[in-house]
Amino acid sequence: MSRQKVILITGANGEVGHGLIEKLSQQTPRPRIVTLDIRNIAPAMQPLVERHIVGDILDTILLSTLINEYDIEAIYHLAALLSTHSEFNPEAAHRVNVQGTINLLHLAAEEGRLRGKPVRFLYPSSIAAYGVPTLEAKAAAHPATETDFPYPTTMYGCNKLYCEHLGRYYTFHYQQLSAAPSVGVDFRCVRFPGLISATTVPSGGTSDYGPEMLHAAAQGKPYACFVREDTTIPFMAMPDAVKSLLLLAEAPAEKLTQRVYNVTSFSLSAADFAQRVKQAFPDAHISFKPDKARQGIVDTWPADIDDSAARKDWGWSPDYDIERAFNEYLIPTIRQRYQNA
Ligand code: AKB
Repeated sequence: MSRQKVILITGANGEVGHGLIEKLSQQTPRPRIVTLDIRNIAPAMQPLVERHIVGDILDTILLSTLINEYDIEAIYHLAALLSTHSEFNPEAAHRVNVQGTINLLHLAAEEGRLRGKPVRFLYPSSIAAYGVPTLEAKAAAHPATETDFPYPTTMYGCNKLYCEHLGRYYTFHYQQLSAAPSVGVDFRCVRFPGLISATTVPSGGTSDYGPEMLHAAAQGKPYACFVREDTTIPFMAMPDAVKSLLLLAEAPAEKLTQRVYNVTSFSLSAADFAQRVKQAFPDAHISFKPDKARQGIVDTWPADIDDSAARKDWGWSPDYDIERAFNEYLIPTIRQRYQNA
C-alpha cells in the first residue's frame, strides 16, 4: 500500500492553524493537509484539508497509525495550552505541552527513518520562554536575543523553552546516531511575540489583552484590560506569524545557523494599544483593572526582542508594521467581521 504524502498540522483549529491552512492551500502544487485537534475543524477550513482527525496528541496509538497511512513530509506542531490557562493546571499543561511535543518528535523521527529523509518539524515557541527578573531590568534591557533571560516563570514558558531544547536534541541525536546523517528530524522554531488575529479571538493566553480589546470594541462591548497601562510587549499580526513559519520551513538547511529564531514586528504599551483602538472605534469603553497574576507574567516578558538572526539567515521581515497592522489588517477586517455577523 502506498502512503499518501501529506503535511500534518496539530492544534489546527487554533488561530495560527487557520491562517496556516489557508496559506498552505494556496500553494502550487497544493499540498495535502491532514489536521489533528481535540475539537472539530471550523467549517470554513474543512474543504481545504484532506482529512481532519479529532484526537489527542497524547494518544500514541493514534499517532502511530498516522505513519501507516501517510508519508508525512512536514509537521507543524501548534497544539499547546497557553500561558494563563497552563497556570491553572500546570501538570496537565506539562503533559500536553511537553509529552505531546515528545510524541510528535518521536513520530517525526520514525517517519524520517521510513522515508530516508528528515521530516521538517515547525514549532512555535513564545516570548513566554523569557523571564526578565524585574521591571527595572525590563526597562533597561536592549531587545532580547534568543539566549537572554532563559528563566521563564510560567509552566507554559518552561515548557516552550524545554521543547526548544528537545527539538535541538532530536535533530542532533539522529544526525549523530545514524549511518545516513540526513535521516531524522529537522527541527525549526520561531519564538513568537503576542499574536493578534482579526478573525479569531484567542483563549487562555496572557498577551490576549491586545486582541480582546480590539474584538470587544468592534462589538460595542466594554473591556477591562487585565494589565497596567504602561505594560509593553512585542506584538505581531497573524499573517506575519504564518509568513514566518512558512519562510522558515522553506529556508535552505545550510542557511540556518541556529534552530530557534525570534521574530517580531512592533512593541507597544497597553495604553497605546487602547489609544489606537479608540481612534478606530471612538465609542470603545476600555478600562484598566490589572490582575496580579497575569500582570506578573507579562512583567517578565521583554518589551522588545531582537530578530536579527532570522532576518540575516532566512530573509525574515514582517509585512505589517504598526500602521499597516492596524490600518490595513486589524481594523478593517475586524469591522467587517462583526458587521457581517
Ligand atoms: C500567551 O499569551 O500565552 C501566548 C504567547 C505569548 O505565547 N499568546
